[in-house]
Amino acid sequence: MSQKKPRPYAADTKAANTGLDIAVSRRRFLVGGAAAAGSALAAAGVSAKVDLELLPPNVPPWSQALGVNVDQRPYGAPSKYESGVVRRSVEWLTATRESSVNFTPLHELDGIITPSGLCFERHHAGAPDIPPQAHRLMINGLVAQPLIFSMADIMRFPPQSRIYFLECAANGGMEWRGAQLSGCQYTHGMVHCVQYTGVPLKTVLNEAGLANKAKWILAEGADSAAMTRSIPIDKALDDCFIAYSMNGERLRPEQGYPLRLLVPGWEGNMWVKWLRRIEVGDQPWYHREETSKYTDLLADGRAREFTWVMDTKSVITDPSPQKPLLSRGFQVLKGLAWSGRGAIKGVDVSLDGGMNWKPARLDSPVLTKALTRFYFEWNWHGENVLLQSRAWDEFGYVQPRYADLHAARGVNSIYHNNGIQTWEIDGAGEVHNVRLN
Ligand SMILES: Nc1nc2c(c(=O)[nH]1)N[C@H]1C(S)=C(S)[C@@H](COP(=O)(O)O)O[C@H]1N2
Ligand SMILES: [Mo]
Repeated sequence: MSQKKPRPYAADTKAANTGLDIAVSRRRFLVGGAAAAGSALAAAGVSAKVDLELLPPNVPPWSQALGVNVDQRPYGAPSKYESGVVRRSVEWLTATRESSVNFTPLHELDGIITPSGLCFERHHAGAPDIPPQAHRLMINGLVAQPLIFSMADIMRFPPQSRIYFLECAANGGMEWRGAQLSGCQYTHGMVHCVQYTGVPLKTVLNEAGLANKAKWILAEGADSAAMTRSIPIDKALDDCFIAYSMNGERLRPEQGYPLRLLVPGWEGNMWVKWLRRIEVGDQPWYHREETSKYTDLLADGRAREFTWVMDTKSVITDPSPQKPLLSRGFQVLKGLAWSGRGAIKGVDVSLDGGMNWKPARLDSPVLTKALTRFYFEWNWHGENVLLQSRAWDEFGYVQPRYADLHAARGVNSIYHNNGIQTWEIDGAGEVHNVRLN
């Protein structure tokens, strides 16, 4: 996406339909008793008034009549009481809705797998509608035998399944210069973590036979943006794979149906969706998406190119601006950490803006290049808190403070923001996005 001038988010809350209003009214209800109800509240599935008739020792209506039968939902959907748990967008971010992004509701999720319907979407020209029988994958360039595969051909290869996160290089791009968006859905929600099934790219490339001179591949999408990225051959032969399934079923159209490239740990832009062609070459192609876009402008006017790896990062998802504290006393903080280099080794949590740190508890599984869930137990007595989390990976890379990030890379960039996030909790339990260096 192009860089826009930072604008205060408050002016856009109506248009962007944030979860913030929901969170606030929910808090009022829980603090103020059963009196306050709002439509946003109902949308969040939190009922303000519970009819006492429905509570024990009474027998509620759903216990007295037959429920919905097995033929009514051939394909299931979440409970209507969870209708507030959806992808959301920020209206002013892009000029057109087709070349735009929506955000994963990280604050509402548990575990490490993102449900398919909640995976953020990033398209440069909208999601195309591709009949699988009309889809082809072509391999050409420096190969012994150029090949064209149908989906049926691809599915005859021995499959493998792997769990990986995908993060857009622009995740947090709006936060480079300061705190702006109200909620981890918007500040960190260009990430998802899915179990994919497909075929190692190596298997398919070997079928065509790589020439000795082969040093790079070019991956190209079948959407009208024809997204194209150059990838070094070592990565292509290492852990790249082409997937036709996510979370046990065929890819969703918006995630690249019927075929997408996975480039584990590397920026989301390289994970070409609707993959139609792989060209093998001896040098990079320097396409638009790796020159004009997805390069990082430094303070001195030079730009970093080919910044592929997504560096170690973490975020506290609850509490967060869309998830205020609802009570005092014992709290379980929840968060996510990830590293494009490998596995997360540890996460620390600070309650005082980074002066003191305590270890968080990592939940299993801790997988390489996947989201890792962490928890931290603490007590809140109504004091002001400056919450932070700091992750490091198995190679000793530690998530940086903003002061360090800015010193190294200036403030012009929009890509690869992995700075330590601060949430300020006020006396009422509301949570605010603030910037500490
Ligand atoms: N063909 C194609 N592939 C694409 C894109 C695109 O617009 N077209 N967007 C890229 C970008 S910028 C990102 S961040 C990821 C987003 O993947 P998702 O939509 O599954 O979240 O897909 C990448 N692959
Ligand atoms: Mo992206």
